[in-house]
Amino acid sequence: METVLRSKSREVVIGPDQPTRIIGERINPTGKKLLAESLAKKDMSRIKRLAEEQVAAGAAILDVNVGAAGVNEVELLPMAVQAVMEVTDVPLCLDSANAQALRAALEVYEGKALINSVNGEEASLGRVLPLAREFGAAVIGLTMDERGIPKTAQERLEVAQKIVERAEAMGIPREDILIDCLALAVGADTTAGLVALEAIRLVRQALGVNMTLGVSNISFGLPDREEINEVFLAMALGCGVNAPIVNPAQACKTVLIADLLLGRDEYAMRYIRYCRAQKAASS
Ligand code: THG
Repeated sequence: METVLRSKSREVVIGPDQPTRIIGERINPTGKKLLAESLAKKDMSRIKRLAEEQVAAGAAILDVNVGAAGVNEVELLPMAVQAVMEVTDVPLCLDSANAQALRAALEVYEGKALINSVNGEEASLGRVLPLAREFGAAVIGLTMDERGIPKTAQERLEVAQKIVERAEAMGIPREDILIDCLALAVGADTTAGLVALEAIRLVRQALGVNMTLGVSNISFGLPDREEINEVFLAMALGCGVNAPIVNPAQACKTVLIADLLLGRDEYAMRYIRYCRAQKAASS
């Protein structure tokens, strides 16, 4: 089960026998006032810097989200995608709930993109899956539908199943679907972490698909968010997530250690190389 994404010059493979692929989350105006302001002015300099920093920190893929008050996503998402392609050559994850904005971004993107996202709602399936099909893109399926985000892992599996079936019926291969079992703020709902982890295990076992997760959502509203994110990331990787959406600067070492402990780093080569490079850079 391998999901292949492409930029103009690079190919990234997501799969159970591959190292964890980090999807960099930082091109997203949520909680970043300065980024939101520069986006409103169509100033792409901040986005370019965030792209370069995240690739240097170990991101294999970059999420591009421009959703903010006063922003026309149909115009800005393709502009942001162009700006990121000018400074990096990693595949992109096009993050919008607006199908028109997704189409506009897919039209300028060079390669095989990851669409973020479709969900189990009829309106979403009907608008987003045809885009994945038309552009030959991969797509993230969120385990939610008309009824909202299910409270139980079993119900989230059922939504994932529906998305996979509908995609396959349209000729989109299962390999091109990443399921996201949805991390919600654990400060607002005590069971948010547990239900997501259980759903990840169920989906992995029942559907065998590759999986992503917006890990940082888990810590919204709590102190010492980074530490919560790192612990939850390790747990999610242990349950089967193999392409998490995270801040690469914070997550990189956790990911290397998790891959080592999950048997994906022969002779600890990647871990040791990383530690040596860190040591050399700091001396
Ligand atoms: N699933 C999928 N896509 C997603 C999400 C998901 N895209 C958006 C989001 N959730 C994942 N991305 C982020 C990006 C930033 C933060 C959380 C999730 C975040 N930002 C800090 C804040 O808001 O305070 C700012 C931190 C910074 O300066 O970098 O927490 O679940 N498929």
